Amino acid sequence: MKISLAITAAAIAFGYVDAKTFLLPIPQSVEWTGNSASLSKDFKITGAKNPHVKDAAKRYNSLIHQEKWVPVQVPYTKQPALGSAGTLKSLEISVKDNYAKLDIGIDESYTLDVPSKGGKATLIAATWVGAIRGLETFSQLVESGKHDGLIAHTAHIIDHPTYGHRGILLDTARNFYPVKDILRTIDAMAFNKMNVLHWHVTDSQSWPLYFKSHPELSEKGAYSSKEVYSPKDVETIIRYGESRGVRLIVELDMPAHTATIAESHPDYMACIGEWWGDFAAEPPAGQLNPINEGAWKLVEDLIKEATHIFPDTLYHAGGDELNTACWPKEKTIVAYAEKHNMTYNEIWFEWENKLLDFVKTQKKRSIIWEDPIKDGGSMPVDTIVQTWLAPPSTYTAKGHDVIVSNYAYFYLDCGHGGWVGDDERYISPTQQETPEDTFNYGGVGGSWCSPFKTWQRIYSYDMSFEVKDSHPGKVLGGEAALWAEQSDYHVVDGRLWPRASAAAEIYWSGSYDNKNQRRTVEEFQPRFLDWVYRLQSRGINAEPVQPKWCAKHPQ
Ligand code: CP6
Repeated sequence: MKISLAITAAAIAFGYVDAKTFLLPIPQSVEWTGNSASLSKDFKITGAKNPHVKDAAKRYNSLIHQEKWVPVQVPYTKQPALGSAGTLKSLEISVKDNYAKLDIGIDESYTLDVPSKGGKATLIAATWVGAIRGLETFSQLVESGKHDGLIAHTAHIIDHPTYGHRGILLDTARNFYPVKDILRTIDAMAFNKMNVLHWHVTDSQSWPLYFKSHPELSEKGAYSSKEVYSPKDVETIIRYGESRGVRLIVELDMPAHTATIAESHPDYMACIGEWWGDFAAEPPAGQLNPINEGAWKLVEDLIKEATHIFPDTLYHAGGDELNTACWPKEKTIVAYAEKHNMTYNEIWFEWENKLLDFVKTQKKRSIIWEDPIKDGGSMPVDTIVQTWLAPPSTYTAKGHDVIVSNYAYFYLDCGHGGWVGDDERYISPTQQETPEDTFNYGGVGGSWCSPFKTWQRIYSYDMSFEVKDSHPGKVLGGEAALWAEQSDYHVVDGRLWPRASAAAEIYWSGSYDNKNQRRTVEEFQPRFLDWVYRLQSRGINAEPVQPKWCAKHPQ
């Protein structure tokens, strides 16, 4: 008795106020009815009509039945007796709209009722995607009992996402990711209720995407003929995502981050062969020449084909990190600037506007990186701005909708130390670290990757920071980014998970709870710690965040 009181007191002190909240992301409203039901041996999921929901029902049924996971971080002492609500025989799904288009703004809301007397659970969803989200939640209520069989915690849950755009950016240009690793990443995203894979498919270092209109790009620009995504691969990824409610948004980054095009079309480019340090963010230098007609024709062909292949209504037009320092060396650009009395930045903004207009002719809405607007350009107000530097309010105030991916919170790509060079700092044989070094930059050994983005740091980002209701634009959501200079398929799971789950929760649940209180890492922690084991048991190689001893001896 004394011991359990002490445990309860400790639990409250450490923030474990609700023993059963091992759901992630946390639903908008959960009412625990204080029971757990045994899952009947012939437990069934019924009522699925849409083929994707049917598939999801099958998937979740087998996931539940292979469940080996027992919540460890959440203290057993606070849980109801196993199976005290009797037996749960079925989960009945009912969907209002089975054929809604999978798109930004699709209604993902659902209500899940697992009754405290057992019997039949119900899942009511606005659309087929809402049903898939609700099935995920149901699977998280199920755990492997201490004895034989499975139990489901009883609860009444009303849920919907705070943000409609909840993404992972995957860069397959710096290093190649085989299709199976991309599919596994989509699985993990769906477990976390994320719904957008932003495919940063090309960049200066390689061009792995096959284009029918321009096969020479991947022939010359891929790392090898095996490191190319064929039309069939792309179809596989799109379909796999679709059946999990995960949209694929393709980005062809331009006019910078395109040096690989020089391998097949050197005449379309500016700054190729130059020393990268003066003309590009990273080697090799080379960007599309903004006034070259052949380059523009290529751009049109690529956008036509990409917007045709990828069904999503959003298209990512790139636009980041242009370096105009080499333009004075390009006679054609200098002549154009003189003739039209334009600055280099004005030429860049004009080019971006032409690009955005062209995307509209393909019946798509564009996302662009914030850079040209941050540097003073103005773009059509319906252009979605993806941030990595400035706060979202900078653009919502101007009328743009925003996707947040602040590099200091959501860039998860950093490895265990990059290259020795300009930005990298390291301790030379004669150097002694000063206290200021330690304080300012994570120590002398710090780098552009410092500080490491811990899950606590990610979770503490305020998604609505300084965004006002009066702003004409709104925050659509966020993305956690896996740039790939220091990552590839060997490390993708651990680099993303479980940290991206911290992002997934604030994207789905918001930075504030339904009482308008800021969410806290203390409340998140026990759910997060348990989630790691659950992801691992589902085949995702999430990194450990504690010794297992802590799981066996919860605070
Ligand atoms: N590649 C591209 C990158 C980055 C960006 N665009 C990047 C910049 C700074 C950091 C990390 C990544 N590697 N195409 C910026 C949007 Cl810290």
